Amino acid sequence: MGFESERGTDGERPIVVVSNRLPFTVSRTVRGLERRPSPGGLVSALEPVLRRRGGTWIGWPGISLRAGEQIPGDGEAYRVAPVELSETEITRHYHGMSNRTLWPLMHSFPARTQFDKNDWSTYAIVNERFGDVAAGEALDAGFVWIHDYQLMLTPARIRQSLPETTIGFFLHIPFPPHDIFRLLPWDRELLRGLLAADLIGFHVRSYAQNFLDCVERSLGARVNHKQGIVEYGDRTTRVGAFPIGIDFNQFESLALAAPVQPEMQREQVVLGVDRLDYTKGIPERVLAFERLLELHPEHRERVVLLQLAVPSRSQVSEYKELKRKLDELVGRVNGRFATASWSPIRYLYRSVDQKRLCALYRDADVALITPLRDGMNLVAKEFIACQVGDPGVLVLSKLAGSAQTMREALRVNPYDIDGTAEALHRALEMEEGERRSRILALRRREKRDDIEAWVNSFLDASSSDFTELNPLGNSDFQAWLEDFLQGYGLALFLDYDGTLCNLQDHPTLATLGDEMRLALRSCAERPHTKVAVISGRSLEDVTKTVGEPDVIYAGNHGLEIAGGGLPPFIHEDLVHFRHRAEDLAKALQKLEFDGAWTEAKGPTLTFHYRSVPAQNRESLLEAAKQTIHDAGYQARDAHQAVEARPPIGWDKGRAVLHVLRTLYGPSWSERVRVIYVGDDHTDEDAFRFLAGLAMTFRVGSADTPTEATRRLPNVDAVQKLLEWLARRGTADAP
Ligand code: ADQ
Repeated sequence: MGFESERGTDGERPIVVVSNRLPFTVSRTVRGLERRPSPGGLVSALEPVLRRRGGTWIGWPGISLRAGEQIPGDGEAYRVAPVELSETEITRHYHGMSNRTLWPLMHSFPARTQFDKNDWSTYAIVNERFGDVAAGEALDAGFVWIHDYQLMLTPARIRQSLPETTIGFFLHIPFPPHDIFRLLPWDRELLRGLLAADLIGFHVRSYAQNFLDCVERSLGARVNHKQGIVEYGDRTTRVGAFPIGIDFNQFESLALAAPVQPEMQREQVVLGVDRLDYTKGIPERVLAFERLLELHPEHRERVVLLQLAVPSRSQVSEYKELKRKLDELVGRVNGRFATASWSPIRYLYRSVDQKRLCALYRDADVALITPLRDGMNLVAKEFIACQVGDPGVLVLSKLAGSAQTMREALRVNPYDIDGTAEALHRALEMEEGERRSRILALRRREKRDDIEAWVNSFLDASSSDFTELNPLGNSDFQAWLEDFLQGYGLALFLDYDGTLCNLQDHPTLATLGDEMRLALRSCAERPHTKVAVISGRSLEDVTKTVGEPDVIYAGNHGLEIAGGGLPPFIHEDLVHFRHRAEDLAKALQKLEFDGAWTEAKGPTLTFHYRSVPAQNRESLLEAAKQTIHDAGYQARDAHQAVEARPPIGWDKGRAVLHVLRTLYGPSWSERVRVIYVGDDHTDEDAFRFLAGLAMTFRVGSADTPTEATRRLPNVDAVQKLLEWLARRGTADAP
C-alpha cells in the first residue's frame, strides 16, 4: 500500500468535494445571512486546494435556508452547493448516528456507543441526499472526493447515477479492528457503501488493514492485503494510507510574524490544544500533569499547563459531562497546588485565532498531545511548523495516527499517567542539542509531507493505473471451500438465468454454453454429489433448456421439483391457483402494448417489459401490478419484468430444504455440505433462509445488497467454480 507521488496528467482538474459541513457556517443576522469560517482540520486542509483548482464544495450550511435565500458569496473561485437538512435530520444523522454511534465506535470506545435504528435510517436518507446533490454537480468534474464518517453511504448513491465517474473517499478518523466494527448492526451496509468508491484513503496503514479485514471477513470480498486491492462482485476498489499534512508554510510564517506573548515568558509552558472531546484524553493529561508536580516538586511554580479547548458538539450529553468533569478536575488540581503567585493550570474553554495560536505554539516549551485515540492529530503538526525560535519538545500519544510518522516525538501511552508524567519531566529538562535535533527532523518531514503533498498523492492515486487482482480462480475456491467440503458429500444448487448463462432479451435466447454444460455435467457425475438447477422458469421449460440427465430441476421458484431420481413434487396449494393463473394470463395479455408480453408458466406468470420504451414503462408497470393484485397474486419485481406468484409461503430456500430432506433425511447436515449460487432477489430468499446452513454466492454487480456469504462477479466465475468443484481432490486438480 501507499502510492507513488508522481503528479497525474490531470492534476489540476476541478473537483467536487463532499463533506458534512460547508467550509463555513452561515448565520442569520439583522443584516441578513452572514458566513464565518468553520473550525476543524478538514477545512484548513481542503479550502486552499479548491480555491486553486475550482469545482464545487457540497455540504450542510449550518442553518435551514428560507425560500429564495442565497448563501452570501465570498468571491471564491469555486461553487458552493448547500444540502438542506431538517431539524430531525440533523438530530438523527449528525448528533445521532454520526456522533453518538460512529464517532465513539470508530475510536474504539464501544461502551460509549449508542445504537438507534431510526438514527440509522435517517443517516441513510441524508447520505442519499448528499449523493444526489453531488451527482448533479459532478457531471463535468472528473473526480468526486467524499470526506469522512458522516457520509459513508454516499459513494454508493453517487455510483448509482454516475457509473463511470472516479469517486474517492477519505476517512479522517480511525478505522477500528474487525472485532469492534462488527458491533455495528449496519456494518455490512457501510462497507458496501464505501466499496462503491474507486479509492478509499485512511491516515495510516493499520486503519487500512482493519478496513481490508472487515470487507474480507464481513462481506466475503476478495482482498490483496499487500497491495490494498478489494474485489467485490464486479468492482475493484483500491485502499491505501495517505497521512494528511498541514499548510506548513502558512503556520511557519504566522509563527515568524507573531509578536512575543508576555504570558509565555514567566514560566515554562506546557501547551494542550484540542476540540473538547473525550477522545482527546484531556482529563488524563491533567492527571499526568498533577503527577508531574507530585513526583517532581522542582517544577512547582516554574511550569504551567496551558490548555485550550474549543467547544464542540455541546448538544451531545457525553460532551456536557466531559466539560463538567474537566472543570472540576482543573479546579481540584489548581486548588491543591496553587500559591499566591502561581496557578498550575490555565484552562481556556474557547477558540483562539490562528495568529495567537501560532504564537503560543512557537513560545510553548512542550506540546503535550495525548489523545486516547485520534485519526491523525493536526495540532502536533501545527506545533512543529511553528517551532521557529528556541526549539520546544513534542510529547505525543502513540495512539494518534500522527505518532506513526512523527517518530522523533517523545511518544507516550496516555492511559499510563506515571509514564506520561515522566516523559513530560524529560521534555522539560531536555537539553537544547537534543531538542533541536528532534525538532529539525520533525520539521523536515512535515514541510515535505504538507497538505499539498497529501492532496496530490490522493488525486494522483485516483487517476493512476494499478494492477488488478489475479483473476478469480482455483486458489480462491480452495481457500473458501476446501475445509468446508472436506469429508462431506456436496449438494449444489444453481439458479439458471443470470447464473449459468447471461441474461438475454428473451428467455428462449438464454442457452447453456458448451463449457458450462461440461462443467455442470462433470459435477453431476462426481460421486457423493447432487446438482439441482432451481429457476423461476416452469419446470418443463428449465428441464428442457438445461437438458442434463442426472440433474434435479426445480421450476416456478421451487413450487415444482423433479428429476435426478427425486420423487416429483408439486406444492399442494397449487391446485387452487391453476384456474386463477389462466384468468390472470388473459388479463395481462390485454396489457401487451409496445412489445410487452406475458410468459405463462403454469402456476406463476411473468410480465416482461424489456422492449417497452422507457417513457411508457411506469404506467404499464403500475397497471400490470394492479392486475396481478386484483387476481389475488403477489407482484414482485424481476429483471425488466414483473412476476406474479401465488401467495403461498414457499420460496427457493424452502425448496432447497425439501430437496435435502428428501435426498438425505432429516439429518442431512451430517452427510452433505450445501452450496447455492444465484443472481437475483428470488435467490436472496434462499440466501436468507439458508444462512448458517449453506455457503451462498451472489453473482453480479456489487451495488445490490446481498445476504449471500460471498460474491462472484459474473457467469464466467460460476463456470470456474463448477470446474473447480468437478476436479477437486482428483489427480488433475491444481
Ligand atoms: P479533529 O478531531 O478536529 O480532526 P485535529 O486534527 O487535532 O482534530 O484538528 C483540530 C484543529 O482545530 C487544528 O487545526 C487546531 O489548530 C484547531 N484547534 C483546536 N483547538 C483550538 C482552539 N482552542 N482554538 C483554535 N483552534 C483550535 C479530525 C480527526 C483528526 C484528524 C483531522 C484531519 O479527528 O484525527 O487529524 O480530522 O484529518
